[in-house]
This record gives sequence, C-alpha cells and structure tokens, in this order.
Amino acid sequence: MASITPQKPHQSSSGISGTTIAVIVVVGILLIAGGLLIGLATPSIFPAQASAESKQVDNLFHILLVIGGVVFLLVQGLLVYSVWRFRAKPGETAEGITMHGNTTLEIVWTAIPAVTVFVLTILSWQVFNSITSPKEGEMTIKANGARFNWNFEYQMPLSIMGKEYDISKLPQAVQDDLKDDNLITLTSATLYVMNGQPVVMQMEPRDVIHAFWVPAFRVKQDLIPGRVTTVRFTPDQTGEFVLECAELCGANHGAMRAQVIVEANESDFNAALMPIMQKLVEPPADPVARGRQLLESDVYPCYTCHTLSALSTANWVGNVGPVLNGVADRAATTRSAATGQTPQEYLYTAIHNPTAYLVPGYGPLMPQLGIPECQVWDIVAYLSTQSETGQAPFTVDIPPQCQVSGNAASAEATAEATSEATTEATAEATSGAVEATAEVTPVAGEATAEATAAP
Ligand code: HEC
Ligand SMILES: [Cu+2]
Repeated sequence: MASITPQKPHQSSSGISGTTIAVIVVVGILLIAGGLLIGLATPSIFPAQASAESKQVDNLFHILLVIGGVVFLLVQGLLVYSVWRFRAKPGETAEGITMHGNTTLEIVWTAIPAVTVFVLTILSWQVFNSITSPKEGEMTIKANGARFNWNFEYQMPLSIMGKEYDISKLPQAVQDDLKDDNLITLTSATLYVMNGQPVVMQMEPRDVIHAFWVPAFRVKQDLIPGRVTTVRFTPDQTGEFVLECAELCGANHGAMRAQVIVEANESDFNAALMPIMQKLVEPPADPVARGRQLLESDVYPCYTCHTLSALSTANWVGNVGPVLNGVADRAATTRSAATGQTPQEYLYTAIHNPTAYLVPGYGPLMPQLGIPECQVWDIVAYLSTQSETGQAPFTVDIPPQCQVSGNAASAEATAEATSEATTEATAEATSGAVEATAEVTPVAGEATAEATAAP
C-alpha cells in the first residue's frame, strides 16, 4: 500500500511489488464498477427513447458517463485518500517532502487520456455520421420557426380525403397549388410523423435563430436566418412528444413549443392531416369565418404576441404586441389617419409588411410571416369585426381570386367514379383563360373520378 505513495520518490518503476500490483488491480476494478454504476443509474431520469437516433445517442452517452464516472472516482478517491493519508500528524511541523518528476507516471497519465479521447472521437464521429446521413425513402417536412411558435408544411395528395372533388370548384389557391406537382401544401401547428418512417426536416426561421429540439428523439438543430438547415430522425415509438425551441429567442421563448405526434401507420397519419386539408378544400364561404378558423389553428404565431379576447380560448394571450381588441376601430380612425391608407389596406399591410408602419410605443418585433395573400385577406376580414360594437366599421373587399364559391365535394363526381383504381385521372379544369391539367394520384385501391370543369 505504502509503495504507491510518494514517500520514496527515487524508487524506480521496476521496483513495484506484487502487493502494489494487487492494490492497483483491486482499485481499478472498484473504479470501473463504480463508473458502471454511475453510468447505469443516471439515465433513468431521461425522457422516452422514441427514435432510432435516441438509442445511438444514449449508448454514446452511457460510454461517456462510465468513463467520466471512472475519472471522477479516481480523482476524488485520490483526493480523499491523500487528505487522510498525508495529513499533518500531531506535533508535525516540518515542511513536506520535495518531489521530482516521474517519467513513467507522466507517460502513463498522458497516454491513457490520449487513447480514450481518440476512441471517443471515432465513436462520436460514427454516431454523428449515422444520424445525419440521408435515409432511404425519407419524408420531407418543412418547418418554420417564428417568435414564438412552429409550423410544419406537408405536401399531400388530395386523395387522402377519401372522396372525390370537382377540381374546378376548389378554391383558386388550392387549384394553383395543385398545378405543379398535384400535391396540396398543408400547414400544421402539430408535427405529425409516422412510426418507422425516416423524416428529414428542412427548416428556416422567419426572424431570429431558433433551435429544433425533440428531447425524445435526441436530435437538435439550429434554424438560421437566410439558410435552410436539416435534421433527420426516424421515430420508432408511437405517442405524443414535445418539440421545444432550444435557442433563447425573445420574451416568450419558453412558450415556443409544439406537440409531436407519432402515428402508428400511414392511414392514421393521413387521417391526422385530413382535417387540415378539409379546411383548405372545403372552406367556409364567409371570409370572417375563414379568418377566425385560421387564427384559431395556431399555425401562425400571432397568439404568442397578441391578446384578443374573442379568441382567448385559443390561447390569444400574448403580450409582446398591442392588444387587438377594438383594432377595427383604430384601423378606421387613428391608423388610417396616420398612414393615409384605407382601414382594410392598413390591416393588410400591418400583417403582410409589419414594419412599414410601427404602432407608436412598439419596436419592429413582428415578423414577416410569408402568409399567402388570400389568408391575409381572411385574417383582415376577421379583424374588421373586432370593434367596440361587434360590427365591422368598414367593409373588406376580398379580391376575386380569394373568394370561395361552390362546394367542390361533388356528389356527381363520386357517382361517376370508376370502381377500378386507375393510376391517373386527368381533370381538365378551365377557369377563365387558365387551363390546368391536374393528375390525381390515388391511394392504393381507391377509385379516381374524372372531374370535368363546368363551362
Ligand atoms: C413576435 C411578436 C408578434 C407576432 C408573432 C405577431 N405580431 Fe402583430 N404586432 C407585434 C408588434 C410588436 C406590433 C406593433 C408594432 C408594429 O406595428 O409592427 C404588432 C402590430 C400588429 C397589428 C397592428 C395593431 C394596431 O393596433 O394597429 C396587427 C393588426 C397585428 N400585429 C396582427 C398580427 C397578426 C394577425 C399576427 C399573426 C399572423 C401577428 N400580428 C403576429 C408583434 C407580433
Ligand atoms: Cu425560438
């Protein structure tokens, strides 16, 4: 025991006795056992392991924790041992002994950490490479982060609705969206994914840096203004998890969360997105109702900055921007006087290009959210009803391309549907001068209809 203590500093390494070796071995075993114990005990406080990546990250973390545990016990053990072993005995007043270097010891305590760090580098690099590399058949989901919420964009075929539509009667915006790829862009405030389906998120912020973090998936990635960053994961457990912003981004950063729902299979996934598509393809004819529906969907972050009593049940209790109660009266009076705009123009600009005019007392904090034009008009229509009397003090002229006419869910079209599944159906939608050819991609086994445009 005494021989590992530096009482005989000139002792050569060849003079290590059998007892010393036994002590080193026993202490070594105790250290490793202690390290393993620390490594095993701590992760019980971890969140669920709900993705393929989470296993790899946790394994790596375990290895780090065990090594860290060994180092911790070694350093603290030596410290405690030395305090006890080399304490000043009663009556001892002499200086301590003088120590010189020990080459063997120095080589050993340099080599062991160097090898350890090298091995960890290789292990970390392997894990990093594996979780960031593209996976086969991965699904692309776009994510937008804006102070202080998230939204997610999906490209989905109309066929998830499970019924036929007369494409020429769909809202113009949906027809335009269908034109290029036959898919409809759905925007959701909840991140829906599928068990076992690899996902690549393509992410962009609307304002400052945010960070995508789903603790249960063990992946984290910054969203950087002016760039698209990606993060990949493969959920392997159904259930509900949390997405949090992991980059301090302003007053309500702590509220910048979203729900992540891992659906069991494709049909559950489609069913989850159906209500969102339904709002697009069968919107209420009244723009005020459409606007309200949109604001209540939490797809845009308005509620995190504004309070609006009429929508307080849909968490409109933010305190970063002006309270929007009575905003229609202000738009019709002080705001139009200050900007020289009509009330509807003022509201449109306040949402579409927020910094063009700043409400006195407020800074340029409201982001340009890239909201499609017709949706802005719907929001303007809804806000025009936010007056003292509850009556809109001015009318909002919804542009023709944003007006919603007939019911696109056509009973005739369903009746005409052929019962065999065809791979593609061509719908010739003639709308004014625009001729659109739409390909309808059916889900397996479903019939498609030939939708012919009304003249
Ligand atoms: C990050 C915080 C933030 C978000 C998100 C936000 N706003 Fe604002 N908003 C502000 C601030 C700050 C102002 C005042 C400064 C200005 O005029 O731009 C403001 C001003 C407004 C005004 C003018 C109010 C008035 O009294 O004239 C309207 C209308 C408005 N916002 C609507 C919206 C809508 C609709 C959304 C969602 C699509 C939204 N805001 C999202 C912070 C925000
Ligand atoms: Cu954030």
